[in-house]
This record gives sequence, C-alpha cells and structure tokens, in this order.
Amino acid sequence: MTSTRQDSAAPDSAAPSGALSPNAEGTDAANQDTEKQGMVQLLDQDGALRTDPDFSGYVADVDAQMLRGFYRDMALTRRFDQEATALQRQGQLALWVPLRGQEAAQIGSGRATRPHDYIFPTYREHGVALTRDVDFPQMLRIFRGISNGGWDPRENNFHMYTMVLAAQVPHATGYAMGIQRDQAGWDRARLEREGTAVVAYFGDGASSEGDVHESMVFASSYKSPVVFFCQNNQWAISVPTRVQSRIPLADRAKGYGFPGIRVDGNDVLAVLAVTRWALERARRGEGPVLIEAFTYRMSAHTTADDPTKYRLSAEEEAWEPRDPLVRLEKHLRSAGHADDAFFEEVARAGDEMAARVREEALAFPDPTLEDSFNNVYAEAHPLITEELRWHKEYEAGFAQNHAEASQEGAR
Ligand SMILES: Cc1ncc(C[n+]2csc(CCOP(=O)(O)OP(=O)(O)O)c2C)c(N)n1
Ligand SMILES: [Mg+2]
Repeated sequence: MTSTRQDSAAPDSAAPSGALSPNAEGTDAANQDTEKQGMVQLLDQDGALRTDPDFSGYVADVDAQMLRGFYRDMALTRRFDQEATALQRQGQLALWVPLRGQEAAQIGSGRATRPHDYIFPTYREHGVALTRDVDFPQMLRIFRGISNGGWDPRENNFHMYTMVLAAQVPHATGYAMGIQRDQAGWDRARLEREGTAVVAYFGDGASSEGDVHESMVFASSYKSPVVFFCQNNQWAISVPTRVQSRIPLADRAKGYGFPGIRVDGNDVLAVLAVTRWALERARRGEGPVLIEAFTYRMSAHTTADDPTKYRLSAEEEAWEPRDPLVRLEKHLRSAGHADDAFFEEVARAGDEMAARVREEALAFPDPTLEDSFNNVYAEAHPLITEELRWHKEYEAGFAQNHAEASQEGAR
C-alpha cells in the first residue's frame, strides 16, 4: 500500500495575489475533481459497484442484509437529524448541529469499528453514535443544556462530544499510546484478534489546529494505534477547505510518515473498506493512518448559521446527486436487494423513532442550580462552594423583592 493514492498535487506554484492572501481564489488543489485525485470509491453516484484491487476485499463479506442495515442506519440518522432540527426551531434545544450529507462517512466508519475500540467524536457524529448504540435522545441532552455530556463514555467506548475544535485529537493519541503499553508483549496474532484501536474524528477546519499536528507527530513517532478520520465536508462554517490547505488533506500524512488516503465520503461501502483497512493496520501495530472522507455538509453549520451568506445554491445543487442515501437506494433497488415495502418500513420506523425522541426529550427533568456547580471539579472546592452559596442568596433575593413588591401593591 502506498502512502497515498493520489498523485501528489503540487502546491499552487502561481503566486497568490499577495503574500498575505490565503488560498481564497487560487487553484483549488485541495478540492480538485475527486476522480483525478484517486479517491477510493466502491459504489458510484448511480449506485453501480466498482472494484478496487486494494479495497474490494475488505467488504467481501457485505451481503444484501448488511447493505439494507447500512441504509437503515443512514435513514434513521437523517430522520433523527430532521427531528432535532425541528426541536431546536421550536425552542426546545439551545442549538443543533446537523449532519445531513455525512451519513455514509459516519455509518461506514462507525460500522468498521469493534465494540472494544475507543472513539473520540467532535460534535457532529450522530451517525457514529448510532453505531456505538448511544440512544438518540441521549444525544440531545447537551444541546438542551441539561447535561455536560449525555451518555457514559465507558458504556459504549464512545467519548463525549467535544466542542473545542481538535481538543479530542491529542486525547485520542494519548489513549492510543496507553493502549500500546497495556498490550505490550502481545504477539501479532493476538493483536489482530483482540487488539484495540482508536478513532479520532475531526473536520477539515479542525485539521488546521496545532493539536492535530502535535497528535500526528506523536502517533507517528510511537506508531500508535489511532486512525485519524477527517470528514472534509468542504466548509469550516464559512471558510472553504481550499483556504485551509493547498494540497489534498490526505496528502499531509506523508509529512508525518504514515499513509493518508482520500475516500469518497458519500459511499458507505468505500468508507467501510478503508476504515477496516486502517483499523486492522493499527491493531497489528503498524501505526496510524489519516483518512480524508470527501463529503459535503448539505445543511447549515448549526441552527445558528445561515449558509446562504457565504455559498451559492449552485454548489449545494451540484452535491445533491451525490447524496449518500440516494446512491445506496439506487444500488439496493437495481440489485434487487430491496423494494418499496422495505423503504416504506424504514420510513415508518424513522417516524416512530422521531416521535419517541421528541417525547423523551421534552420529558427530561430540568437541572437544578447545584448541578451546574457540582460538575466543575470532581470533588468539592471551597471557591465553588462559596459561589454556589452566593448564587442561592442572589436567587432568594428575587423571591424577597417579589414578596415586598406584592405587599406594596396590597397597601
Ligand atoms: C478551538 C476552537 N476554535 C474555534 C471554534 C469555533 N468553531 C466551531 S465549529 C468551527 C468550524 C469547524 O469546521 P470543521 O473542523 O471543518 O468541522 P465541521 O463543523 O465542518 O464539521 C469553528 C471555527 C471552536 N469551537 N473551537
Ligand atoms: Mg468542515
């Protein structure tokens, strides 16, 4: 396996308009036509299977039932996303982070992991969370502002969402280095059988953070079992990927000394294959891989964002035919693996799930004032105790003022 499958795209040799200009209007080397970049693809836009000498073998076991399962995962995730967006619009969530368009990148990679692998997500990995058996309503707790997390990461080996860009990447690398120490002395066969790997998710924008650089240096030096999974959804809020990098993001891996590979992030089969390959290498002790899943955020960055301010509808329309669900539906139908009844049943299951999510989310108990203070430190802290006492007094002041005002009114 070569370190990266794309011909290395030369940095933009034509000087940008000024030394201080980012690559805003220069060549779009980071996002050139993906076919030319040697992107791994096993299911094309029309739902036709393609063979890849390096990767087809990694999905040889995928039968019709598994494919239907992937479709169901993606459809449920999309339906959940739609319900959560509606809940936010109705004032029931403080914020929501939509993932529409990224379902294949998330389900394909999540389904490649084993239960004992440990996953570090960002804040958009609702599809990966599904593959780790996190129940949908739990994913809403943090966005309803009633919890600092929502689930116990130890139950599913799925870490808390991380809002601080890239902060989870050094955590993932450190965790992987810890695993190496736990597994020191294991032979290759045992590593292949029982070895644990780590996946660190991050975005194209987060890839510019120093945390990612430092993590890659450490992971490479120690050959740690971590897969860096970058979802290049083309945008970091309003900043396009070409401003983050003059070369395809996957090519950066070469500089750290491990393989980087760009995969069609809207092709669930290709993502599954590439992630399985990377995880197997990592488990065997062959070190990290950078996967760049080339995809598209079809919705707003968050419910607080308006993408019409910074991107053209023509771009959004150009990505519509690459929709990961449509592509798999086409394949399932043309291969005779699924018919109308199947798709109707999945849609019904989605509606039932969405109704349950709504009911449970609205029934979550409100947190107490103490809850906000209890979680600052693991143990009691005099400063926090004092602040809580002050806050209680402050709140009680309102009750007192209210009582005095009522008495005034009665006189
Ligand atoms: C350290 C840090 N800087 C800035 C932000 C504000 N911020 C939140 S999301 C975001 C863009 C992230 O883009 P990308 O990494 O591509 O991920 P995406 O949201 O597209 O999935 C920014 C700048 C933050 N959360 N953390
Ligand atoms: Mg992005």
